[in-house]
Amino acid sequence: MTRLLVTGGAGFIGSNFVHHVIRNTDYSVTVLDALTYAGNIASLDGLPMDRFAFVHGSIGDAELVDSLVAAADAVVHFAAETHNDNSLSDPSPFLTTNLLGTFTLLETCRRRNVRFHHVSTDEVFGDLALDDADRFTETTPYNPSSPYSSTKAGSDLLVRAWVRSFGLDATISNCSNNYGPFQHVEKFIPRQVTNVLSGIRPKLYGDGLNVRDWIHADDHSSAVLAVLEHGRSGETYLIGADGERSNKDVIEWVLELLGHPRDAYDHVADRPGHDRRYAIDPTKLRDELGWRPRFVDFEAGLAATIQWYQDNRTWWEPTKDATELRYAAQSR
Ligand code: NAD
Ligand code: TDX
Repeated sequence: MTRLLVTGGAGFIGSNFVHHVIRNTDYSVTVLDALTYAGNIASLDGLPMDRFAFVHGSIGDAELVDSLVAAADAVVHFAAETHNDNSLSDPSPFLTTNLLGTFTLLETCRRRNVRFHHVSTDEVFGDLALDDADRFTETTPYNPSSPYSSTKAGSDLLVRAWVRSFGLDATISNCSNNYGPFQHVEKFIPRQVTNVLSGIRPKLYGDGLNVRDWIHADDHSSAVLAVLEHGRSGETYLIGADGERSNKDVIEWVLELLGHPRDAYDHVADRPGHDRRYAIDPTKLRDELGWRPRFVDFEAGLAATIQWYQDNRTWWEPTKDATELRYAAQSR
């Protein structure tokens, strides 16, 4: 049996990944998570205790990380500060966790000779024009825009340097925007869904023509597992599912699926430095590893996600008010 150490496993994608691994493999999983405002232990409910353990702690705690890495065959690194708007109000934890935390893990995996998979984002490439015929590929130059994306870019470069300089057995994946269950209500889709469910009007930044390339978190999970099991050491793989949609289209779909008029939302101040468009060319992942997404109908996946938020109010309601207060302080 393979023993995985999953950092950030109480977060959105990390928890989806842990459920995916337990369902689809015979691996055992230990989650290391600091349970920041973004972590929720309830997202890990129902896992079999003979194959799953939770450790509350930080990836910056070198001693703790060493003892956990020593007992693992591979590390899958999701833990990060992840919200662009928060990185604009206070970049500091982004540097600590995304750069120094990743550094701690890299040094430990180097010393212990343990396989490392680094989970990253397409935001490291900056943005595309709406009419650009090209999409991001593994050779697109890095050009991040925000404190969040620049710290993720920096962490990717650390991984590449540890591969080249120290021969670390590592892979990197850069994925597009995820949606699905267990996503924090600060993020675009859950914010709008839970706004409507709370009697608050959805909020669209700027003109809303910005495009994001949506992928279901379970498809991201199967792709990370494919890279972990079959990816070539030292390589980067882009993960995407051909899901480009404008924010305006998504907000209108959310309203329609919840039975409200499609125009029952507010335009609010734009995000400073707001990236216009992300789009992933997943050819390498598909051709080399034979990976395919399961959720190919975005509107059906969105409807199922909305249903999940309707059915799981106790999961998100405790965080809703504080999240909206943070947004109010930013006039968004
Ligand atoms: P999230 O914010 O939902 O979860 C992050 C998790 O990391 C939380 O459980 C938090 O408690 C934990 N964490 C934060 N700091 C920590 C620390 N110092 N030590 C241990 N745990 C800590 O994030 P997410 O959206 O699930 O993203 C997970 C990863 O995937 C991130 O690396 C992110 O950059 C990447 N990613 C996200 C998306 C997306 O659309 N959300 C897309 C591509 C890549
Ligand atoms: O209320 C909102 N209104 C709005 O119009 C919010 C919260 C967002 N938006 C817009 C901004 C973006 O164009 O929606 C889009 C998506 O916003 P976010 O959910 O904040 O995601 P984004 O900034 O695209 O980054 C996400 O995808 C890549 C994740 O948060 C990152 O962690 C990941 O790396």
